[in-house]
Amino acid sequence: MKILFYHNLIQQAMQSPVTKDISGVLRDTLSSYKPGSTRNLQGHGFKRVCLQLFGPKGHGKSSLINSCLCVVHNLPFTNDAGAGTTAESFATARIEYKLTDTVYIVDNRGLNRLTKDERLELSAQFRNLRSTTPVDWEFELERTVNQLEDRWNNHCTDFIVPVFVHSVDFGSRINIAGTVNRNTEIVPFLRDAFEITGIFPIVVLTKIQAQNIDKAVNTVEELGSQHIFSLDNYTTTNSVRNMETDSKVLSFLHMCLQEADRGIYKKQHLNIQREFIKQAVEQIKAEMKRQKELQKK
Ligand SMILES: Nc1nc2c(ncn2[C@@H]2O[C@H](COP(=O)(O)OP(=O)(O)OP(=O)(O)O)[C@@H](O)[C@H]2O)c(=O)[nH]1
Ligand SMILES: [Mg+2]
Repeated sequence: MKILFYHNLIQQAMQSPVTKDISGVLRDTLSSYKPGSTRNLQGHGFKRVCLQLFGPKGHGKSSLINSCLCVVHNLPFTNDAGAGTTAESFATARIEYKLTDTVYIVDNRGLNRLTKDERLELSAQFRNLRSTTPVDWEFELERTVNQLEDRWNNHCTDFIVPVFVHSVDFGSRINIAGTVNRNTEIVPFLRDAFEITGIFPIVVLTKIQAQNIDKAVNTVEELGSQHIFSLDNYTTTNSVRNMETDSKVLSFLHMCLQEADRGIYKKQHLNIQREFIKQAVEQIKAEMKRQKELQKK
């Protein structure tokens, strides 16, 4: 019943001219959310939901965080997440931002060359094995081992929701609206996210401006995505809040929580601690394999 309620709210928020009431209700339900609450799930052990952003450099990850922060807290736009203001500035660390007591959104270093090592690093993040520290796309096995204790003590009860952020601006390396060959480069990253978290990444297409986004939407649908949101983030040059963007941001966040609860439902009979160890072992095995490959070179 509750799921239907959320679903209807989101449908209304996405399809109809937005009313202030819907945004208000969406914001309230978000602030009262606890892991599992949209499905009335209890006893699963997850304490926080972390929306783990990933995507190429400069495509709007930090800006999406800024948008979420000002919309959820209902405050004027500020550049809290340090979105790039010059072509040279880009993030190199994972930093988490609090949306509510139980929902966090995690910034990330932008993907660069889509290498095996970037893929391994991202897998570690999806497995909840990374602290909020600088992100290095260069492979280093010790990093995983050194962070295990902290993750075990503090964060093994986080549920990770993967969110793929991509601009519809053309000319990027992973060109969502471009040729099939280039799109296939991102497929292993999306598949890893799904296999590890149980959730196919939710996609946010940014920098839509006046562009026709149909082609980009079709492409991500073909890659297997079912939940796609398109918006122009709030930025320093587009900082005035409006109902349409607010509603898109809230709808996106609600979808993340619904997907989190679907994932929690799938995992609720698992033992979280045992699952954490299993994921850590899988990651370490993959990293040792990579280390051997590198040593042979
Ligand atoms: N027009 C428009 N500009 C955007 C949008 N999102 C981000 N930008 C701009 O794009 C630039 C890069 O945005 P960031 O949010 O820093 O991108 P990022 O993915 O965090 O980049 P890295 O940290 O380098 O990986 C900034 O100048 C933003 O103002 C959007 O939806 N529309
Ligand atoms: Mg950034």
